[in-house]
Amino acid sequence: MRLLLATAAAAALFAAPALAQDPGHDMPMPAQPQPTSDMAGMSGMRSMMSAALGDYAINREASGTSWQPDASPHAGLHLMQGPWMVMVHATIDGVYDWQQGPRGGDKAFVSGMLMAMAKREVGDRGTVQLRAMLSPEPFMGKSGFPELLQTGETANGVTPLVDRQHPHDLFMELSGAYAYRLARQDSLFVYAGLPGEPAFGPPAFMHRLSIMDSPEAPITHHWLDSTHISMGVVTAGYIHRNWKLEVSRFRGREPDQHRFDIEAPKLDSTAARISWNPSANWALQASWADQKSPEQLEPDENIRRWSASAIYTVPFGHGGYWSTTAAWGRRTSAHGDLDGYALESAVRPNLDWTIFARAERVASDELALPPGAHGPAVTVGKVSVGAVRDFSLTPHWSFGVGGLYAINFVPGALRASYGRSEPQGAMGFVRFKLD
Ligand SMILES: [Cu+2]
Repeated sequence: MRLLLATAAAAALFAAPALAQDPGHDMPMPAQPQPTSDMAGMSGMRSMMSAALGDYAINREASGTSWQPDASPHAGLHLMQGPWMVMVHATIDGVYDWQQGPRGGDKAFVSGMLMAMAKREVGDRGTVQLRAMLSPEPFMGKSGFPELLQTGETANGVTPLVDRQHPHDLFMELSGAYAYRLARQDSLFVYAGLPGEPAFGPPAFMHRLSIMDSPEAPITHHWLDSTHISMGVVTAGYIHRNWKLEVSRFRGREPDQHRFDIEAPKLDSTAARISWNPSANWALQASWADQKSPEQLEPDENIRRWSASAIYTVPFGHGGYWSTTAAWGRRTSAHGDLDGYALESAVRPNLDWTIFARAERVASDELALPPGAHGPAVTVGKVSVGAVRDFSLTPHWSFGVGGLYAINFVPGALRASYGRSEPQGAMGFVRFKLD
């Protein structure tokens, strides 16, 4: 309850003017924004600027400055407040987690996010967007939650996390962006966040339609999208039709064990990404990053990263979709190259049910004992499958009950420490969703 109150209070703070003055008035999503009449000589330019950064449907914009397919459904509570359009989404999961064997464990915790966004036009050619994203996860404590084969970051500042997922920071994103239209389908933008998400990888996992309903974190998180909370990000980009080219400077160090605070920004690392949406159903990207000193416990180590991903989404029925992501990420450090692959897919045949699955394969050098020490690289795998049934409470709130089952594949060298070659995991969860 304390959690819900804290999150609600934070949301209210951010979206206070709109929510307080106009509580029940939600707008249907403007798939095409309202045409304006003051655009003589630039006919249609403004009317097409429905997204924050460029001339395309708002559905394309995912976490940070990343893209997903235009065919992605766009939900959320929408409010108009003067020139501002405000959108609010929230998901709060109460999870019971069980992971088998001597390196497993069990835990009940709360995860999820609350996101508020405000967007307005500035002058004839500009758009400003502000975004805040909050997480209840710091309340789960510094040990995070058990998840076999997961590695990355430290949750207590002393030991690296192995077989556990770190909690995300209370402030996952506080960002602003400004886009300027050069011509009807060309725009330039700048984005700054503290914290924010630099131009690397696919959208962060909690925003990928293909797996966002799962309360698990991918074991490829630190190969694909772990930079999603970076304490200090500045990105500049150019968008031409369905192409986007962007470069970021950001703080390479991952968030520390104090998950309630905002850390001092620094722009010591670089990322670059090219994105292409060849049709409404596809979003492709390739990206590179030079990340300085990501790990608090290994400050002398820098990593070079690569990623490529493809997302395919088809809507069908009433509010239904099928969405699939295939992604690859590489980490290169003094210890060598390590590759991670993820294939994930979710089907929502209607508003009641969502079925999701993910398969991953990771080469990791942090799973040998003692935990976190760089040992020989081993290849591990994981497959998980789950479903959630949602029950509508009000037009925007729903309550859901879900579960997932996971099977992990560990090689012979690790079998003894995991107690078996295919240790299992399961999660049961309930959730409240605002969209
Ligand atoms: Cu994360």
